[in-house]
Amino acid sequence: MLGFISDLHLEPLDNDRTQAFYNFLEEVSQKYESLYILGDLFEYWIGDDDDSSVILQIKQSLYRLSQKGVSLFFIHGNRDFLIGDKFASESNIKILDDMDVINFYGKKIMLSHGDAFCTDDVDYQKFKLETRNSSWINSFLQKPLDERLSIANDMRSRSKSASSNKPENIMDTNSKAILDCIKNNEIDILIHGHTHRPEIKTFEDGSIKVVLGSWEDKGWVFEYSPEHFELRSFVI
Ligand SMILES: [Mn+2]
Repeated sequence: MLGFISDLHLEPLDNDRTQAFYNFLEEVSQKYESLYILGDLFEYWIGDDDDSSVILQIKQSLYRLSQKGVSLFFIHGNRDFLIGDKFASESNIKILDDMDVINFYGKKIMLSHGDAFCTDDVDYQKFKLETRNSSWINSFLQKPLDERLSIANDMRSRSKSASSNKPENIMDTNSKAILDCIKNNEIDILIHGHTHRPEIKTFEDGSIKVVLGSWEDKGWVFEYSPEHFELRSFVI
């Protein structure tokens, strides 16, 4: 069985969500052969050199899980798009591209964070483009850690106030973008997060869209095997 999670929005704090994540990881090796984290594992990421003790503990927990035989995969979210090779090797997690396709028992499963499908949010897509080029990234990563932290906090509060002024439907995925992508790539199942609107939707042609939930008062995982699939939530 495969497990898919996203949008945990962990902060470098020992809080209920961090604890829920550790508890979840304890069960993973008994249930899943692979765990896919589809972005926004962290609320923000200022660079792989962030040596907060909680981040160290999270990396060690993932590494230990991989030593139990679980394959770990990660797709960048909009909050943690700066996660790099150092984090990946210390956690023994493999970074995949957004919209990567895996084959599992004859099914084509596409994995995405989901923000790329929010094509109606023009301001957001513009901002994304501005911050995802190597010159922005390099100049950010060269700044001292405390400066990066204050920039990240500033970006978080600006994103919060921007989101509160936008109509709800603008921040959802565009249905045509989703359907075109499924059709053009002959996808059986598309799994994404980001919108915090958990659901399983079956389309006319039998293809399925799974939207993962964000971990707030509940945690969410999508479980998939050829015999059974379920979008499961549990109390945090
Ligand atoms: Mn997101």
